Amino acid sequence: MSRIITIGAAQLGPIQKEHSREEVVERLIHLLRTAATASCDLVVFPELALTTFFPRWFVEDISKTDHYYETEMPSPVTQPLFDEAKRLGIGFCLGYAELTTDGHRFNTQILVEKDGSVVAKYRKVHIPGHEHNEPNRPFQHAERYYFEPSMEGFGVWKAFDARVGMMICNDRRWPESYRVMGLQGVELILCGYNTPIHYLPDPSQDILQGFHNALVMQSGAYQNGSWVVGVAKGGNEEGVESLGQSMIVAPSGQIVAQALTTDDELIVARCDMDWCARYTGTLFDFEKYRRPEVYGRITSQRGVIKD
Ligand code: CDT
Repeated sequence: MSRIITIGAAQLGPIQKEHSREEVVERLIHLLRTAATASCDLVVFPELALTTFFPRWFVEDISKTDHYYETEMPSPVTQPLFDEAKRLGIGFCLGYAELTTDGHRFNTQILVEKDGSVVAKYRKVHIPGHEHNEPNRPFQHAERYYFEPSMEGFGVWKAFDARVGMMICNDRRWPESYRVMGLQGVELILCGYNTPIHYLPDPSQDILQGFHNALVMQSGAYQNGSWVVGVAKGGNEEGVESLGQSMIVAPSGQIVAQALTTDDELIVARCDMDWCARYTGTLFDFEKYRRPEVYGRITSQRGVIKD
């Protein structure tokens, strides 16, 4: 018998600064209900799905941005999303900014089962951008100011009758993210993202954003024999154009569903977890073919060392 999970990738259009949490949660619930009509088991929302992408502004006193962070999950404002998902019998994955009781700030994603129980919390490992104000930029990407990197790494959890892992946005560009999960037998990787089209350090990459997005997720899926669900918050948010192109990628590396707009849009695919074994049991039989004895540099060094 095959293990099919019907997955909805719930892309969001922009969330502007003046949009309230309540309005955003209503949009998420609308997407959940659309997913229910498509018989989804699991809906994946983007990175920082409750607010605008606030690291585009630099604020000297970080506590002035506390309102962008969640101090509890669920909270009174997000509880209706949890309640509706449970009522519909749909699990979900949600990205948000987290402020812990002891003052740590993380870029976080949680996985919730169909019965409403929280399966796991993942905190972003690879934090891109810069930590100081760069006033000459048209917009900031100060994630390294607003979030600390997780020391917990990449877990894989049993949920939805599958082995599920999570990563967030920039994590998808690093092969190590997928491989650490691949070594735990991952079958389904869930990834929310906010990717500005304009990349100031090298604008020649702007027209390649869509290509690079697909390139990394398709190769990560194929090389680890895993499904990958990448979900954007796209469109023009506070004057910054961000990539859409949410996609569901099979363990073969093929895209089986892709968003056509940069707005709120649900794409759906029936994902057979047993497809993974065709890759992990053949070409990518890690136990048989990997050579960790010559991969030492991967964990012993960070940057390039030229002899
Ligand atoms: N949110 C996020 O991680 N965005 C990055 C932008 C990189 S440019 C600073 C990404 O990898 O898409």
